[in-house]
Amino acid sequence: MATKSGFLTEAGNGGETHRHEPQAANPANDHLTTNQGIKVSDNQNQLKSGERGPVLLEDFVLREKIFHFDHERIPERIIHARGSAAHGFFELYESLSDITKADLFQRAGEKTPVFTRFSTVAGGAGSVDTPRDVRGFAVKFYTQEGNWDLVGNNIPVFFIQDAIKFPDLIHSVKMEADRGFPQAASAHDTFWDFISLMPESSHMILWAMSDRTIPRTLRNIEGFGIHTFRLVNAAGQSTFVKFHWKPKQGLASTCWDEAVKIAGADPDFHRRDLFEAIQRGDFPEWELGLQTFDQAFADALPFDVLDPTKIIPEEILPVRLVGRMVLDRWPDNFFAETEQVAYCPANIVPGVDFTNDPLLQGRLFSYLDTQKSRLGTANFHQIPINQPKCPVMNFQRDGQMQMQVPKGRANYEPNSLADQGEITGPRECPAHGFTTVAAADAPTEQGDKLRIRPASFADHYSQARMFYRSLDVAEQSHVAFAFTFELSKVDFAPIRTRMLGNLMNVDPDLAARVAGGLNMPLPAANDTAAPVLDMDPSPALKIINGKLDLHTLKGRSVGILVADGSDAPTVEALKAVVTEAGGLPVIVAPKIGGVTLSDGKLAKVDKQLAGFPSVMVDAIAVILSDDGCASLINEGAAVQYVMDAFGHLKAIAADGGAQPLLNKAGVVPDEGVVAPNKGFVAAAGKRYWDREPGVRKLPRAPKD
Ligand code: HDE
Repeated sequence: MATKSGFLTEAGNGGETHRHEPQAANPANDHLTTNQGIKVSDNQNQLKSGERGPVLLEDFVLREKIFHFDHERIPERIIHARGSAAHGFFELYESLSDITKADLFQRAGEKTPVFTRFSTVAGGAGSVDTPRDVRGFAVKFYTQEGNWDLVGNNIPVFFIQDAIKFPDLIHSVKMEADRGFPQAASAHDTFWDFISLMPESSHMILWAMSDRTIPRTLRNIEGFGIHTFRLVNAAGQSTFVKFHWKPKQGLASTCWDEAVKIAGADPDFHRRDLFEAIQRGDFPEWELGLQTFDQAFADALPFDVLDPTKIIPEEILPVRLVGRMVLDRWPDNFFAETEQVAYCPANIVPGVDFTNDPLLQGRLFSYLDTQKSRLGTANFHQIPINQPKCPVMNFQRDGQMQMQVPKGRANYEPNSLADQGEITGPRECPAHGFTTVAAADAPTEQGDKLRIRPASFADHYSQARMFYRSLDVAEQSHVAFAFTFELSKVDFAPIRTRMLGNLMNVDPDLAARVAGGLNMPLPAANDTAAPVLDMDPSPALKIINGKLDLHTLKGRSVGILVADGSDAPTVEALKAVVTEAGGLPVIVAPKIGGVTLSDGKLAKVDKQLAGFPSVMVDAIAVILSDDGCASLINEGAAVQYVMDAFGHLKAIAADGGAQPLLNKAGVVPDEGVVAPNKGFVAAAGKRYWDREPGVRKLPRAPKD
């Protein structure tokens, strides 16, 4: 029987039409309204002419609701569409007034609110979190002198030297134009065609094929401003600067096989991890680092500091840590904040300035332009997440979605309306307003109008070689694997050959590994525009065995696989030691409703085995009775659980009962396979890279 609400009434109510309350309780007794503030009496039914009659066009409640829904989506970002963000603060360690007048860098201990968005580059907003891709690392500082956006990446160099190549780069990596795939993947012909024809991408592509592009979590990435910027002090003196973010959580990456499996198990893995860390109060933290230098230092380098494909190794110019950023609040609303936030490298404050880096200069135009098409109005700065937290006053007026209601007649300047007692509006501020650094530091930064790439940008290989040779041996084989994997997906063989010719310039050993992996002949090296230098390696570039390779369980998770009959004291003790070490124990069992441990009690289960494979955690423990193990030995998810943990080089703690499962999963005892006792904590905070040659065939050097 139909009711007013459209829900069926219980039988036997005598046919009386009564209101069924589908909503949860509403203690505040708030009422639904339309966007015009009219209270809505029925949110379940359209207005009809008769019980079974036609719907009426006059139903403004329906029309407004559907109209608004129809327009919920806005154009997603052309790149960096998939992102996750959080609020937090930046806290300065010591005053930097000697090198910059930027207000946020003046007073030690002062906190500046920030909103930070991490992103992948290539995929759409709905793509997975773990493709091999560069990660965006964009920070909006809401300073007292206006917004400063440090819009960086997790890699300190870029693919191209000149902004005019950017649309080509992005077109090549995105889904191929005719077929619409692959999504969020660089492993296809058009990308490698472009890269193989752009030797200037060599340094970046080495980073892109390294473990940097398959981070374990967003909490485990570094950030870089990439370009050389300037800091300017009150006396107008300018200092060159490169910006770095160093994660307090350390650097950590996944194995490729793991990244692929995470994509299926939890497409939102990075977003969820960031959300959960913040929700449980484990606030991720980065330190802001500066490399500062002057023109004389720049002139002495073997490359151009305006070239965004180059780094200054930390061993040559140390990174000075000047403050920390803590992300401590998840946005209230994903769309309003994470989606609508608009970063722009042109948003700088007095005390920060640009250089003539030709990539940076192109970016200064692009972001403002794209926000107009993405957010639909020139007034996007009025959206709450984009609003500066200091006064904004000018004579810009009107436009779509104007939110402000300026008073008076003064919408121009100069005006003399004050003489008549009217509102006169703001005036320019020569004393504290933004002034651009006056002089170019080098004579080559001015001259004739030219479309030209300077000779100082010609060395495309030396730093790529330095990067590769700085890595740990395990990481080097991952790079060789990544090139092999990606180029194996390139159908057009000449592209592969051309890429091998470029790799010959980077490192013949790397080229040989990749050629071996492809089963292709090794070509001669491609021509180079400048001699390739053998620079000293920079150990700061390593992840594995590097400075930020923290062997810790803090903020990391351990999956404890149990079944009915698992030893209760062992499970409890393991949970306690993992928790004590700052880690997260996660009880995984075949059924979510609970598991009856050896003490006969029903224990809580956090995750169901099939839905929570071991790729989701950083280490595992397997605690099983003989019967429990027998019940799991023919369960694919259980075998895979252990097999993957071993294959992904994670620590495994197991009791005697679990041994048959370990055997079936092919676990070979090594120092990462331990007893489930206190010692597990020390073992669980790291990966066992020495195990890798036994579990997968990576393209090794011929001499290995
Ligand atoms: Fe961007 N980039 N980019 N980019 N970029 C955008 O702006 C662009 C570059 C970076 O979380 C777009 O709002 C050009 C380097 C991040 O919202 C767009 C060039 C670096 C984000 C744009 C570059 C970045 C973007 C797309 C070459 C690291 C995401 C959506 C000249 C230093 C920000 C948007 C967020 C986003 C243009 C190169 C970082 C189209 C033209 C180098 C982190 O304006």
